[in-house]
Amino acid sequence: ESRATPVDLENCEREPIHLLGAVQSFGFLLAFDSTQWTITRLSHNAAGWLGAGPLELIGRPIENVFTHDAIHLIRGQLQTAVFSNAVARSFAVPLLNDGPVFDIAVHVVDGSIVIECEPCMHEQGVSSGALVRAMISRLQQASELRTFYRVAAREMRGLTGFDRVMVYRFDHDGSGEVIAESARGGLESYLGLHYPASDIPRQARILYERNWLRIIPDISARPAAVEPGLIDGRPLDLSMSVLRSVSPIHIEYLQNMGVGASMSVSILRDGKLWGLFACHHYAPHNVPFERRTAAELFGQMFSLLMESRERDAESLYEARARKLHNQLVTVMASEATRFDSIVSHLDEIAELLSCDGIGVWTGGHATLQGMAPTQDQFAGLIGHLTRRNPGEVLAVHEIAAEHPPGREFADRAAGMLVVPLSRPARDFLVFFRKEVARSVNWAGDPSKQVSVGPLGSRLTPRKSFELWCETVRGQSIPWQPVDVRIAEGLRVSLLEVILRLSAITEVERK
Ligand code: BLA
Repeated sequence: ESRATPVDLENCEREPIHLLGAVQSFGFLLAFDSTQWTITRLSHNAAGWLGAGPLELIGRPIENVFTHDAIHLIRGQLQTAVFSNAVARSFAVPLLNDGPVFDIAVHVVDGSIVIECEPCMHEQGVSSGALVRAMISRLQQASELRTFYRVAAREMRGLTGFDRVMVYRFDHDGSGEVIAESARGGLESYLGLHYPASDIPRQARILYERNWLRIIPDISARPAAVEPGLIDGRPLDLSMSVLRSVSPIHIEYLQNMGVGASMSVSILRDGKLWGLFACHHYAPHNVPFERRTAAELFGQMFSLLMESRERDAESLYEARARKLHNQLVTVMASEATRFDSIVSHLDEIAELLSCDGIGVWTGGHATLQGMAPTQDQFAGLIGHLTRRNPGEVLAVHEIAAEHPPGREFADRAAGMLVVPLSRPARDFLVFFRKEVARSVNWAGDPSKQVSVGPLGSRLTPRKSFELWCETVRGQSIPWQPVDVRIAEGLRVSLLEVILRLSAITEVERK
């Protein structure tokens, strides 16, 4: 199927990027049958290193190509590879009887042992442990989350020498945002820009969850085919390969950006891809395997630290809300009128959550503040909410999707967090958030024209950004579970206050 349908901009989510049948030529690949230890496949460029062509090498036992010591090492590594279901690696291995030493990566897939070798770029006195340790200690000095991300980008750039390192964070829908950046002077900034999900399609995101580091040292190098391409009709699965060749679409994207080399390191949260360190160089740029391994380790440690920092930030947000909430409830409980109390404390209520506006509807009256619909638009929205009759807090990041007239005020209020104040729902408190695309500005230089490849300008950051703006038109930043929890707590308290106040009113009336 992959061969029959050429990849274009419409179907690229289906491009089987792990089955492209080729590797990047900065190293070579051999696959062995795991019972016989004979060569079953090899990348075309292996011939140059091994001094024999593919036709001669297929079927040969491993003793014919590698040194005794190397084979011993590889057998040991295989244990690691099999039991931890990972890629084992060794540096500066004397693989061949004469010739250079290699850094090697070993993994197992579908009954094949895959060995990838790249010439070792010797670095004196580099210890990845010491490097990462120093990086982490500088990272931990960052007090604020923003600084934490920025320091991480800077550290990653220091380690790898790329011209630009970005921290790219995915949103709920697979689109993403550059949330931190460290770049050589004179480069335009991508900080704050968003890109649609299609720029890093789903199958690539899934792959990056399993394989933490991806490098493309020279985007214009010709890939080396793995031969034979098919065995029993099946190509070699290169998901865990270090050298896996690159989708032509992505190459064109990088070319259009003027990038010569690229690397990405995964950032995971709770086992899911949370983001990437995305690194660019404006010329070919390779990073020794051992240093890449340090980059990967840094990515893993960063992931853990980030997870706990984000959790802390979230608890802080919630604790602050709880404190404000308690103060509010105490004050309101001492006041005598039923809903006026909510109206007079609207400012404080709006402080509980990150929102851009707020509205309250009680007994047929509206009060609105900040970025919010007009009175009439709000009345229409309340009509919709009354029919919908939510029993609990309702989080919506695109009002117009369920209430089409919402399109008219999407520029002010695109998302809402609805707190019903009575049952059945007649009275409401509504938090609003503005349209997300409104909070972003393109920082790039529009006059800077890079020549574009055959698929046209779609594959440029500017067009990507525009596309993202279109896809999120009318949407706000989504409400997080923590926002819903805060609002739910507020609902329960307000209902209590309201009930108590109405009880007092009842008593007074008697
Ligand atoms: C992969 N796309 C990627 C990667 C990044 C981006 C970071 C990871 C691989 C790498 O490190 O180079 C996207 N890079 C960005 C973005 C910025 C950046 C958004 O610097 C912003 C500043 N790409 C497209 C479109 C398609 C596409 C439209 O833009 C398909 C229609 C495909 N991107 C694509 C594919 C991969 C990819 C297939 C996987 C490459 C691979 O690992 O083989």
